Amino acid sequence: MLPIQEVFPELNVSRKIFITTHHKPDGDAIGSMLALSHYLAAKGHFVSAVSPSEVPDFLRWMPGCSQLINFESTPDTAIKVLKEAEIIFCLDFNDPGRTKHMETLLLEAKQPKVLIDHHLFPKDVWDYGVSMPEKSSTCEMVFDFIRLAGDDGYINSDIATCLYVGVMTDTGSFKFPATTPSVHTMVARLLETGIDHTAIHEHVYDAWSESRMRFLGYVLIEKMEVFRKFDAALIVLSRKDMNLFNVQNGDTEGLVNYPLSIKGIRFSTLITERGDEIKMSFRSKGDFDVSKFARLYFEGGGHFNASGGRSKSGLDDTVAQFKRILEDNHPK
Ligand SMILES: [Mn+2]
Repeated sequence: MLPIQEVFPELNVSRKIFITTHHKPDGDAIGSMLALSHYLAAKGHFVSAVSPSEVPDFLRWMPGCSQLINFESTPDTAIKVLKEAEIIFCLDFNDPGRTKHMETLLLEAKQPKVLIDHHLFPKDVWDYGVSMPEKSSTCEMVFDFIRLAGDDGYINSDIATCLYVGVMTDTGSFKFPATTPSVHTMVARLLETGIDHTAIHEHVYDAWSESRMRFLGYVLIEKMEVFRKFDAALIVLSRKDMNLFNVQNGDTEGLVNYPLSIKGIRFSTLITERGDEIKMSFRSKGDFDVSKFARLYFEGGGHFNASGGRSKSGLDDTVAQFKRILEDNHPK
């Protein structure tokens, strides 16, 4: 993979550019994709941004979101713009498999592929790019990309709003260790464009349905198990649990973080039954590496303190397996 700045000469003339991100996109995925789209369009390129799956409700207000192409609902349009594109940007993922149904299309695409990402252990399929697991967010890296190109002046309030969403969500509102001085320096620059950070926070975090809030109450009372001797906690949700409160896709988002607010808990796991697969989310505090945990035992990976995995065994078997592994692998 050539350094990211080597792609700048390719961008000296107007290009057709395809931008994509990971399946089930989060704030950083959509934020980075929209910010880069706004910037490249302002530079005179023709940009198509494709999300492998639906944009969650709490991000739909973002500037430019209505232009996004959803691969799952309109695959033909997505494939057409991919075929016509001259350059492909891949944001906030480092394994084409993370785009799920777009994986083969991306791997077979002949156009130069550019990676901007902060997940551990990138696959070797990109022509240009930058991979920095120590970065707070892909949005911070898009900000760096724009400035490296000498284009700080292009950062307007639309770009700033999108970047702010990504860095805010990926740092847990500026709480996680990757929130470096340079993150705050960037945010200062974003605020200079006049963005309303209070409104952005409300759009993203205060958009719950009543049933989602009641579901959270149910989960914390009925479904959370705390293992004091391991400094760990576990939430298990069956398909039946999800039906109880008319849970929507995305309503389980963030549930895994709640146990970490209990004093002394440094490892939290959420296990959910999804279709014929068991999905797992891991979060930790401090020096307990959940990326390694996910990689070793549950076909996953991600970040040091935030990762995901899956299991093909049933829910009960997966939970039993997890508890056995926990006996020897915990932060205490
Ligand atoms: Mn990210």
